Amino acid sequence: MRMHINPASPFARKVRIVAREAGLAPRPEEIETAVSPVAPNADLAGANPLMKIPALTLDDGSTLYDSRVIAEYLDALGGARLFPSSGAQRWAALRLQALCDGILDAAVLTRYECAVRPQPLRWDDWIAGQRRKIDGALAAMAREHGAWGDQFGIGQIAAACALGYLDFRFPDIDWRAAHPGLKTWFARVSERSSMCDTMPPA
Ligand code: GSF
Repeated sequence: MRMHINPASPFARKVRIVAREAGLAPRPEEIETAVSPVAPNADLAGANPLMKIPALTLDDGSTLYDSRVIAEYLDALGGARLFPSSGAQRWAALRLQALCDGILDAAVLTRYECAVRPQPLRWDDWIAGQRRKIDGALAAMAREHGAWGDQFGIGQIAAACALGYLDFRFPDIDWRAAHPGLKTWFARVSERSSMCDTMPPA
């Protein structure tokens, strides 16, 4: 299996952590891939017509995307321990993943707005709207994290990737001051080898 990733990509980090937490051996070969919403990548388009990472190419040549599908596939290969199989626990885990992926969607779009879009075309109200989504989702995460205990399933993995990406690209967002409980939780899970191994570049 080959997986298009980038060390800076939070969605790729999620599936890289899943591969490690699921104990896959061997893990998918990681193909470092540059992406930009304004620069087509023909090689990546062969794996994912949306030209987004992560994208996973299986040994039979078929491909899987997006990160949610890849994460569940890799977990199934590893014995299905990171996605609850059914019932209320499954919906709670999937919803938590959706919440945290939503933080990433808003943060990645903001990053493109600030780092890719030419300055005269930037729209401050739109950036502020994305920031409101991030703040609201962080507050929701903070309200529920007390029930997580020692779990590190797909929902918590997505949460760790969201917080890690905010640290990486938006150090001005002081989520630790607003949510000290998340600060403690994130410090603890950041010691896991899957997290250390996938830390975005400095
Ligand atoms: C989002 C992937 C994504 O936006 C998923 O895999 O869960 N819903 C998808 N990936 C970004 C890179 S990142 O910041 O993680 C990407 O590939 N962007 C290129 C583009 O053209 O938007």
